[in-house]
Amino acid sequence: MTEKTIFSKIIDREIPADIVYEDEVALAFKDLNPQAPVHLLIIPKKAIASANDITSADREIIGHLHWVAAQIAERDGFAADGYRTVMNCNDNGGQTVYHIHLHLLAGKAFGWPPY
Ligand code: D5M
Repeated sequence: MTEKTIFSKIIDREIPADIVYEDEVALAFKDLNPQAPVHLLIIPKKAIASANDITSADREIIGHLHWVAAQIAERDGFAADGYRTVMNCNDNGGQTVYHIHLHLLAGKAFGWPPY
């Protein structure tokens, strides 16, 4: 068995996190190293290592992560102002935790391009 990632440990409540949303498919919690006034991570409960590992069977899960982002934005009052969602993949994408996660960033205007 491959070693559990830190995010699987958060799902299993083996390590603490500031959880802001949970349903049968996904969990959302505050990023430990926030890059914006609002910085949440939305993760599937299914352990998928990276965007490269998404299969056709996972399509509903991936759509669900975006749906959760929109629900949180509406609930927390920043839907109208707007927000950014990002999924980093592998080294060039800046991925550090190999359990896919959607960054949900809000509370400021972001620049583009992202460097
Ligand atoms: O993003 C990985 C993100 O995960 C990064 O912004 C820090 C965050 N992180 C790492 N460990 C934790 C814990 N324990 N709680 C909350 N947030 C955490 P990436 O896209 O892989 O670079």
